[in-house]
Amino acid sequence: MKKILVTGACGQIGSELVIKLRELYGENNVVATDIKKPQDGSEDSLFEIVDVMDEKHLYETAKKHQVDTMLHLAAILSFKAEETPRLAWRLNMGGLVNALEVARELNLKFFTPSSIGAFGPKTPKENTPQETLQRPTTMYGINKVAGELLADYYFERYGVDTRSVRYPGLISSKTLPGGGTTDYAVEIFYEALKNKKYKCYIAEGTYMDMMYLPDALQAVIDLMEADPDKLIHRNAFNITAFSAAPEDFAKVIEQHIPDFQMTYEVDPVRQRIADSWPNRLDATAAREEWGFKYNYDLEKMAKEMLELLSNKLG
Ligand code: NAD
Ligand code: AKB
Repeated sequence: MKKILVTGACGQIGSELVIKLRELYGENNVVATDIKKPQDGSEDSLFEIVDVMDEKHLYETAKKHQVDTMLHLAAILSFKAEETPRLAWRLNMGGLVNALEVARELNLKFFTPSSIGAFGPKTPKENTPQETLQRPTTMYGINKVAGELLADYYFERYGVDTRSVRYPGLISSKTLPGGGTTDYAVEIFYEALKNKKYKCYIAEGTYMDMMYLPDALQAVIDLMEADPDKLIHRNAFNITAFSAAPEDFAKVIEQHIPDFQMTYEVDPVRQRIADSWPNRLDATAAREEWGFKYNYDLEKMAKEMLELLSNKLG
């Protein structure tokens, strides 16, 4: 990667990914685009308003900046997608096909994240294999499976260098998550610091894969820089750092905030989504094919989140 365009750059992943990419590849080599301006006012000459539904504008922006790579993040997440399924279909599929077309026309390397949401209730829940049954029951999951297949199609049919990971729930300190099922794993830290309590919308005993954002960002870079000859798979690799249920987050927070109290008020929509997802992915293919690794387990992530957020919240 030499010059990179990021779509959906102001979201949970993009807002930190752009900073990291600029550190690694140079301030002038990362073009951030979104339909909204950055929250922190960090708008600069290399930020552009681009709606991924406007293929021509996306093409012109990528061409103008002579990028060689596109990291396509613009999407609607699982919970929002259940509320607005037709919009999710239009953006998650329409935006993706536009982005892939631009990558084909300009010969760009291409990354777009898939998700643990690409699996469904009939998928094996423990050590979910890299290749297994994918029959999701959510609009988001349907979009993600179709997206994986579409990205493979652009690789096989047109030779576009497409690569992807199935992200677990991501936990970050800079930007709040954008309407997913795993958002509780971020909200809990804010509420623990502000109010010493959290009412969780996901039931006790519901395990999902999770990862701290710095590990998720490193994974994009490692995958995109990996030797293509070593990649047996492409779209998309299982990756995970730890599997956790809400009470695991509560326990680790109690180590730092002893009077923290967790209660439950289960939201049936998000619970149904969570119940349809795996407990724990098998990330062997990612480790073997491009050296995937993570640095943060639940304890290390929680300690850092609490430190960073207590500084942020004052
Ligand atoms: P987010 O909701 O935080 O950010 C998405 C960004 O896309 C927002 O800034 C939004 O303004 C922008 N956007 C929306 N519509 C757009 C449009 N028409 N044109 C251009 N930009 C538009 O999402 P995120 O968490 O940063 O996720 C990015 C990608 O990673 C998505 O594909 C998501 O499915 C995937 N993913 C995220 C997680 C997670 O836990 N965050 C886990 C698995 C996969
Ligand atoms: C969501 O909950 O929708 C995302 C995801 C795991 O894809 N965080």
